[in-house]
Amino acid sequence: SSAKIKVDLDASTGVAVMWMQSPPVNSLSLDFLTEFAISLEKLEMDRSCRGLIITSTLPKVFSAGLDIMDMYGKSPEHCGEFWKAVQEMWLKLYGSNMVTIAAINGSSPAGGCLMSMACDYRIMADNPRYSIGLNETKLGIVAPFWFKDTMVNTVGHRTTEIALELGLLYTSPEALKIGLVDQLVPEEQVLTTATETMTKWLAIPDHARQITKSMMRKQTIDKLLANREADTHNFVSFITKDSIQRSLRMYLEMLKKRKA
Ligand code: CO8
Repeated sequence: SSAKIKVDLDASTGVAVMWMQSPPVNSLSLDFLTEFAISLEKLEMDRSCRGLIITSTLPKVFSAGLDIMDMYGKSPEHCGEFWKAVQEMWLKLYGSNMVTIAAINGSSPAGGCLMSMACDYRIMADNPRYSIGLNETKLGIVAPFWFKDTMVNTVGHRTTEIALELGLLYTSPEALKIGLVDQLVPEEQVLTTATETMTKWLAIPDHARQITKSMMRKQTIDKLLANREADTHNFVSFITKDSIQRSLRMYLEMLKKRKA
């Protein structure tokens, strides 16, 4: 099938594993994000599902972040629709009632980092070749306020300030050191560790944990909800600028050259 996401729900434990399986790099395209939102919504409504682990079927890559091809040479209408899907992904995941764990078994730049940070807990493969971070400025673009807020909530203000201005990508040991991920394990143990960790989190009564999670995250979520239209408008007018389109083209060319 052409599904970009596969979900395995274990009825005995109430834990779902969401496999991102969109080669070559699990980029978050409009199609991917639409499928993601539908899958997440289904699990959220399913009272038998209490925990979600997100991981990748691809070697070396968790997610390459937003699909640049959805932002390059596209109409304002397309960009607007795309951006609403990005917002929806984050709103649903950051506000999920389920326990969410990112099993980061490869690189996770930009939107991939955002998706990871939106989870409750992050376990990453202990491999210095894998990196994670919000590298937007390196593409000549600016991480929106709610990307920034999510990172501040994860690693604090000063670390975020440096990370965002320089567009830093952290190797997995560096990411552990600044608290961008919570735990490193050998690659082949990422999923089993996520499953074990999930058991610990699910031992806490759901309602107490959910109210606490909401207490920690609600303000950040409400800020986007109150500014959603303006945020979409900002994105569209920014991304469709000639100068920004040029930056994206140069970045795409760099990606291709690096490969050769
Ligand atoms: N979107 C689209 N295509 C991509 C992307 C992407 N994000 N990433 C990689 N690709 C393409 C490559 O161009 C390449 O295409 P082709 O085969 O045609 O040459 C193919 O995928 C495979 O890529 P690589 O050969 O580079 O694969 P590697 O396994 O060597 O590396 C990496 C994987 C590490 C993920 C690497 O591809 C990479 O670093 N990608 C770029 C990641 C990135 O910088 N993403 C940023 C996206 S922007 C974002 O998420 C937030 C934007 C916020 C918007 C704010 C605006 C206001």
